[in-house]
Amino acid sequence: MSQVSIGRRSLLKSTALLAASPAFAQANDGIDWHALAIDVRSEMRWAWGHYRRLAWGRDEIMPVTGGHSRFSLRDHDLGLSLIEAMDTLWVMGLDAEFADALAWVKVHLDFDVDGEVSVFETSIRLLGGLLSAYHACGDPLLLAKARDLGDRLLPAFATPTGMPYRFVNLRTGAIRDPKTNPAEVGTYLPEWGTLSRLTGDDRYRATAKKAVVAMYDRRSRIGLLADGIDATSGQWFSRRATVGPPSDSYYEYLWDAWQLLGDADCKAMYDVLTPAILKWQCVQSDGRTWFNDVDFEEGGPLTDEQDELAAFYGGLLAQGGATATGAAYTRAWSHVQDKFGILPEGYEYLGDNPTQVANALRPELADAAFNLWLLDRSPEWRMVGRTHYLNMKRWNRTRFGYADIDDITARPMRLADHCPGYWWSEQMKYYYLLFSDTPRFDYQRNYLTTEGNVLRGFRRT
Ligand code: IFL
Repeated sequence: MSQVSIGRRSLLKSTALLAASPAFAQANDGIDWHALAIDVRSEMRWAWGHYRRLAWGRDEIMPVTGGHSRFSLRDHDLGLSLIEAMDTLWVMGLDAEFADALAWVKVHLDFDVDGEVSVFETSIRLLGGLLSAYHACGDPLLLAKARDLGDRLLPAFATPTGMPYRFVNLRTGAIRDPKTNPAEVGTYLPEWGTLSRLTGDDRYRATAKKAVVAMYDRRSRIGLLADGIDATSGQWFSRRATVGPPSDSYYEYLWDAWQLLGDADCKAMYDVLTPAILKWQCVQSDGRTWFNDVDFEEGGPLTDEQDELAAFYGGLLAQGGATATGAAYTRAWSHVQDKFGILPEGYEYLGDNPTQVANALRPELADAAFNLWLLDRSPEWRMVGRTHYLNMKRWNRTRFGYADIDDITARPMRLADHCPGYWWSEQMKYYYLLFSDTPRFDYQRNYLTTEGNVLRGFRRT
């Protein structure tokens, strides 16, 4: 299974390994990457200290006022940020902080709550977070909690098509809202396949796989997926094909299921859908590469507006073999970063202008830069990640941590009193892995989920 042994964020050549050493990098571009990695770690510890003091066990800290907010459930916190942070703390060697978080999980985390959660968000953030923490330390309690959560999410998939309802009650299993989309149908296999592998119960993997195939089977004649589907009838209710939300991670997880689980069906599906996307959605404008939203049956363009969340896609394309296009698309987003400092949530390439001026502390460009760097070790991607980090430090840092931005065009940028859970799992980890060359991570054979959770590649030293 040589393909499987090559990790999703890897494929390194031996010569590239040399380029990865801090000494080489420093000599090559004059940046002290090691010092930058230490800085990232110290920012993580600083922000964690505020979370520990002001919002311990809560879902999210409010970094401007020091309050806290909920994410998953209306009336109950599930320690979202804590769980999302765990494998980042571990890989950074913040072992006391990791142990503290683990102790909280052991004593306080209980999914037996009479409340409704998003199946998709709960899976990528909490189930994925518990599995990556388990990968880091091997404590069986973490796997038991992940399994309990998986069992509580499973009822959502009991539809005629196998595609899940969007919401499920954690205690009763009551389900709600079959009007769903590709990401919420098909972003499960790496976590659920891992759960099956670790527990010996294949139901999780098989359930996730059935949903992915049900979506794929409904592709249009020209090979595109729309972004709205009814999970009970299997009928589309939208005509828009997009690589942004709410379709983005469906494509990501086809490739990932191949990389992590060796699922050849998923690779075959990826290899059918990606050429169609490249043919119908990829455009050149002013020397830059973008992806239009198009009609999924006719292929006609709908808009030149780009969603920031699609910025991850350059890394995925490169992983899947479309290296030049993936690099070009990431450069296009890097241009937007250079122009505005922080990416706007919406951007139209024809006018080179934001269409939405907020930014919810997003990791996607750092994600793409990290993936591209793992593939070719070009200093260009490290520099994109560095700019992303330094700009975040400049604009998003506030009294009790890092915050979303309401308006990236205001000076100073206007902050929102919110730090999303994914900040703890994603960009802080991407930066650190990109800059540190840590021995706790296998840079050749690894796998990170859409939420940045490491399911393969930790080295317990
Ligand atoms: O939850 C995050 C994850 O990367 C994802 N979508 C959006 C979030 C970050 O912007 O899949």
